Amino acid sequence: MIRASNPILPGCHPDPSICRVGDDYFLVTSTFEYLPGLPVMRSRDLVRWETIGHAIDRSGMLDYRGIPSSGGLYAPTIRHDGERFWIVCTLVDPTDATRGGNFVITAVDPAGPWSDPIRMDADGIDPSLAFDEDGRVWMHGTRLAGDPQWHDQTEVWVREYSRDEHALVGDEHVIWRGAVHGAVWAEGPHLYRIDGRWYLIAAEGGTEFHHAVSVARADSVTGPYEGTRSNPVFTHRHLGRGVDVIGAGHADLVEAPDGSWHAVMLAMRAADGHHYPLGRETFLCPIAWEDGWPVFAPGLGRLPDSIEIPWADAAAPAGSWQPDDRRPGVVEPGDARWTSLRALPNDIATADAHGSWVLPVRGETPADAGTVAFLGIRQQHAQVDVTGILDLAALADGERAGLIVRQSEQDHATVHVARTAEGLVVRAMHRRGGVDTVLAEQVDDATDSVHLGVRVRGYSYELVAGGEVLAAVDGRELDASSTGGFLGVWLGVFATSDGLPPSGTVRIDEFRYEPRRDATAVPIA
Ligand code: 6LW
Repeated sequence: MIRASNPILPGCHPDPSICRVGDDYFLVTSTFEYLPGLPVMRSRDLVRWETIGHAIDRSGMLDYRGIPSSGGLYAPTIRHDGERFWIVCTLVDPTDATRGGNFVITAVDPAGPWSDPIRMDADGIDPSLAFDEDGRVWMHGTRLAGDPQWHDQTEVWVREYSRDEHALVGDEHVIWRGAVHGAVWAEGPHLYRIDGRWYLIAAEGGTEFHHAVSVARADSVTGPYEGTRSNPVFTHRHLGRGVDVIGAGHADLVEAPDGSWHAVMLAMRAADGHHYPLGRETFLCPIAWEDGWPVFAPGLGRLPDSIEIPWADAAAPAGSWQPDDRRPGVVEPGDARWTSLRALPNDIATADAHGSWVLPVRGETPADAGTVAFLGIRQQHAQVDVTGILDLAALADGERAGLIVRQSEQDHATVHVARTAEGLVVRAMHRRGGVDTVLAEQVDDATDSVHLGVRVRGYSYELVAGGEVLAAVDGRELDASSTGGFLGVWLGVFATSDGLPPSGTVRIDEFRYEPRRDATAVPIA
């Protein structure tokens, strides 16, 4: 029997949405300020996932200029109408509410190309779509309640989408304002037509420790919706801080070909019950239907560590399988994991004839909400060694480049090399809450080819240069529960001229990502 281990998508993969077409499942997650945006992942069995493309993969599809960390693309929904795939999503600019907003894109092939976004006249976030048997399309989403009964109360709206007009038409209906009195942030709504009824699944309590899932149903898509008396039907908050997985919520349901049901949802692995540098990850949860209502994780009441998938192909054991874009070792320029900030990797760097990234230095620093010379991948394992061999021969005076452990503009750690009048200087730095601290600094007598590393063991992030540990940063200071925001940690390469006109380049001769399953996690004391 094949088992799916949770999380099914490790690392920052929040707000998962799933649909099935024939024997294939398709899943998308939020990507915020990183590009390409919205990875489209495919699986035959809910166990083995691979990235087949990204829905936002052309420059100019959306305007990311100036969007700060944890803005950008929130909570996409993916659906199929029998002919085409649809994704609805929100581009959020926390500094300017008039920019961005909700949009629709479609594709015949989920690997792409996806259409240019069509902006919807709809407030709020977390849009979703449902297709009625009569061919009508119903969009829904969440926003702050117009006349709230309590602080941060939100409301779920529904409105028809016209395929002819590519716009929302007709009356809007507010169908849900949270199951529990005083519950904040009824969000991530998804409507489903199941056995002649309409079901609403919504998150509740906010996307952190108090996250929960509620369910309601109605005879008509526009309501009235009646919540089940057992709401919220799923949460980990009642388990307290002593469990390793917290914050379960934001679910989307899917039916397998054999008639069984599952939910995907986000949750966080937090070794100490609080901090989760890997971010909000995607978990799988079995669903049973009892008395016309879904039961999450029947008999268990929490996300299982693993789930039996009876229909998975026994010839391909899950434990040994890694999709091509997730193999441990060297991460080549063509790997689907590479992302950049507010620009596509291919717009800020080029792959040379030897298969190395050549990254031109830019004036922006990692502290700027701009197009930074940055190439990075999600941290997906609690124990991992990342190493970079950088050729700095073409780095100009006053420029610096190296590895970065990135949460945001305000919170990151670097081990980098600066070209100065004294020669190459190696530095370990931690920017915490917008304040830079140099943790270690030494003049490097080495050559232009530098070996830098980040050795992650649980909450310990060691910054390594030339095989020597220069400093360690506490991952509990880099995770979203400390810094705010919605992201997990990214590991990558950056280069900057600190605002001066840039002229140099950096060649990434090698970037390795090696999970260390054998290593013992050593939280910083
Ligand atoms: C997502 C929303 C949420 O849109 O976090 O607070 C947002 N909850 O459901 C970003 O992931």
